[in-house]
Amino acid sequence: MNKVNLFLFAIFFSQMLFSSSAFTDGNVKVSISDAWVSEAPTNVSVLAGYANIHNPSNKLITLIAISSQNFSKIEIHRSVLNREIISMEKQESLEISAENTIKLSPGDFHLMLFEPNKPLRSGDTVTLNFLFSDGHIETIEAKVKRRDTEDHSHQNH
Ligand SMILES: [Cu+2]
Repeated sequence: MNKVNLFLFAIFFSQMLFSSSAFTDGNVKVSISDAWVSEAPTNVSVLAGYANIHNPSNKLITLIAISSQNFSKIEIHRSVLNREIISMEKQESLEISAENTIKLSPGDFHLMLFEPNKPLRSGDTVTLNFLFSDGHIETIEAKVKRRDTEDHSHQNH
């Protein structure tokens, strides 16, 4: 292949990639906002994360996994109050119904982020990849913040 043909092939190939990714995106665009991770002392190896996940489409969409280069593992949890004891239940997935928003927040659904690969301080950012059931991946930046010390309900994530 000469240089011109190689160049044309590269253009053709990149257009093919572009149109196929536009196709898999479909019309379901989930928006994730206000993502943050709570700052923790350096000896704590599990951090909690929060965000708002909005599904503007007319179809239910399911969050099936979250990954990050900053953590060894990320799980979806829900804090539940049972006989005055707060415990956390791991969720295999999280459904966001049509035109609905799920708020991951202290005392409710949240992310558990395991074993940060470096100490995270207030003001740092981490990159989180949210994988949805339609194959769509939403990559966002989450800010590391100190918890609001006024609010004691945050103690158990
Ligand atoms: Cu948890």
